[in-house]
Parts: sequence; C-alpha cells; structure tokens
Amino acid sequence: MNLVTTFTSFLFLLSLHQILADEKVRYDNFQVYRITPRSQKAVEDLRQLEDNGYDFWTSVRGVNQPVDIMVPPHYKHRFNDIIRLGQFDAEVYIPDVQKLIDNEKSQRASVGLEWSDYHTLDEIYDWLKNLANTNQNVELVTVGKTYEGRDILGVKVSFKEGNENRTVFIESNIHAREWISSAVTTWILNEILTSSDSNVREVAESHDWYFVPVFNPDGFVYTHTTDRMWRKTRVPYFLCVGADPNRNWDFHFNDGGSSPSPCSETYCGPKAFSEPSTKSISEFISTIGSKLQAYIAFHSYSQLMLLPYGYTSDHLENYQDLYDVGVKAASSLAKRYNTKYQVGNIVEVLYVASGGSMDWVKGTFGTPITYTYELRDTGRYGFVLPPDQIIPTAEETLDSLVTILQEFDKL
Ligand code: 0X9
Ligand code: ZN
Ligand code: ZN
Repeated sequence: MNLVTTFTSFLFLLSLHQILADEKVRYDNFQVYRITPRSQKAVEDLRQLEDNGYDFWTSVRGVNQPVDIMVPPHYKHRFNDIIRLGQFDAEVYIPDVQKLIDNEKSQRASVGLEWSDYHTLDEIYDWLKNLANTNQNVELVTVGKTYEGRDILGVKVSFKEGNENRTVFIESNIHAREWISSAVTTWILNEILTSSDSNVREVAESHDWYFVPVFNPDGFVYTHTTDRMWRKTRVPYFLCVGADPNRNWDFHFNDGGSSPSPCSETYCGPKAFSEPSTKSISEFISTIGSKLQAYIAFHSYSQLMLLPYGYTSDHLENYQDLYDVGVKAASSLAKRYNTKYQVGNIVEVLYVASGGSMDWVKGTFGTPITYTYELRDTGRYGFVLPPDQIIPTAEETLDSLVTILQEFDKL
C-alpha cells in the first residue's frame, strides 16, 4: 500500500467513525407482535427464531404462553409467512416502536429528579451525590466499575446502629433498556428518606439499605445515546458486543437458559464474571454478604414476582415462606391501582435462566429474602413504559416491599 491509499483509507475510517458516532438507532415502523404458540411444535419453532434477527422482548415460555417479538419493517413479510405457516395466534401489540420512544422524551427541563420522566446516568449520579452531601443518613458508595471505565454508584442508607444484620440490597437496571427499574429504585430511595407514612418509616428505620439504581451503566448510557433497545453490557466479543449481565454470575453459570453465542441477547459471556461490572459488584456484595437479609432485583416487564432459582424448578431453601409472603405482597401491590402480579419460581412462571445475580446471592450467602420483580406493564408499552406510569409503578412496588419486610419480621 502506498502512502496515498493509506492516507485515503485513513480518511475513510475517520469519516465512517464520524457517521457512526452521531447516528442513533431508529425504530420507525418496527412492530411488536404478540405470538401465542398453540402446540409444542410451535413452541420449538419459536425457539428456533429466537436467535434469528428478531428481538424477543419476552422469551418463549411454552404452549399457550404469549411471546412479544419486535419485527423490523423489512422482515414484516417473511414474518407474516411464519405466522401463516405456523400454529400461532398473532396480533400486533405495538404498531410503531419509534412513536413510543418519541413520546417517552422529557417534555421540560428539570432540576434533580422528580419522576415525571426518565433520566440519564449523569442526572441519576448527580442526584445520588447530592443526597449523600445533604443527608447524614446517606453515604455514597462505589460498588463497582464497568468495562468502559464508569463507576457503578449507589448509596448506603442507615438511620441508626444495630440494623447491620437486617441489610436490604436493591438492584436495578442490570438490563440496560429496562428504564422503569432504576426510576422505581430512585423513587423508593427518596421515600425511604422522606416518607411520613408510619409503615414506610418503621420499615425504613429498622433496616440498613443499599440502593444501586444502575447495575449496567455502559449499557444504560448506550440506551440513551445510541440504541434504546440495548440489553447487554458493552464488552466487545467477536462479531457482537455485550454479554447478558444477568447470565454472567458464578452460580450454576451456563446451566440452562443462557446462550454461548456472543450475538445472542442472553449470551452468558466466555466465563462467569467475565464482565467487569458483574465481577466488581460481586466483590462488593461479598463484603456485606453475611449481613444481607434481603436482596431485591428490579427488571421489566411482565408483572411478576420471581423466586429462586432460575436453573431449577425445585422448591429449595425457604421457597414456601417466599411464596406465601410473595402472595401477600402481590395483594398489597394490587390495592392501589389493581395491578396484578403473578408469584412463583423463575422456571415455573417464566423460563430457565441460569447465572442471574439473585441466584448467586441466594446460593452464595443464603440470603433469606430474595425476589426478582418484573415490573409494569404486561406488553402494551413493554420496555417503553410512559413516564406518567413511573410514580404509580413505584408507589405500588413500595407497598409490596413494605409488606415483604413486615411479614418476614413476623416469621
Ligand atoms: O431473563 C432475565 O434475566 C429476566 N427477565 S428479563 O425479561 N428482564 O430479561 C428474569 C430474571 C430471572 N432471575 C434469575 N434468573 N435470577
Ligand atoms: Zn425529570
Ligand atoms: Zn431484565
């Protein structure tokens, strides 16, 4: 290669980089179909499709269990062929994903968080830092670091000494696109600090708390800057970027319901804790593991309260207590807005999913209270839940959390 061609290809690379740098993925005319397989064969056909260019917003569960699949406009016709040939029921649930994304945008500028819209990582971090600076019960904690070099920030809240062995840990936004989860966490944190409701105060002040709103900051930033529908980390692997951070934990790693292929949305990574974020967070949790009374993880969507484990449907450890309290918590949750949640073991109500954070915590430290929530909704908006649902979702979720902590103290 002579100097001129080297120089021109250098220029070319530069401009390609330039183009990619400011381009944001658009979802114009992407549709979310709700497909219900009516036979075991149809279930298997759908599983085949799962790693074939379609983004499954919910995973295949079984016969008569609906699955939400996002279909790009240029796949529409072949997707309609699939529907026609297979034993499915199909309906278009979201006619244009980009329209929902456009509606999700903030209408006005704001100071701090007010939960009338979703916020960027910087806004969330500024708010956490400000809380720690202005509130003597709040301490800023760095629980980890990401591949791209970001801090993973959270806060510790403690109202008095003696609560150490009743520590509650709240995780959210391990999946980047599940924005409602961090919005709920920051709202609950604010209530724990400021609510005058006597039940909330009692629960707040009789526990120590860790709140980590964004477990996957690199992915979360990417959903704001580039691709609203990103799920995984941003660690590069051959051909594709990112591992599923909720398949990457070192407990029954790659033991069903995760993929060894880097391009899959449920890629478990080349080995357990391959992702700097999960590895560093796990090291932090290990320093407080023996003190944990509760570990709560927030995801979206589907309105479920999930109990360990994700690798087996066996009812292990304190399954019965978790189930009974979970049912009571779901009924507290329903009181305010009549939002219905289903409670049960991950495998039984959802699907096999190994290597998740909650499973690692439960399996490693024997933490008594362990729930993974799939928050609102049931698919009308899916991951793009309108911001006017943030506060109602958070309110009802806190109602259920108060019930969980009160009921476990009675056992
Ligand atoms: O598949 C997941 O990781 C979660 N569902 S989601 O649609 N938000 O991706 C379920 C997590 C179940 N939890 C564990 N396996 N620990
Ligand atoms: Zn705002
Ligand atoms: Zn999730």
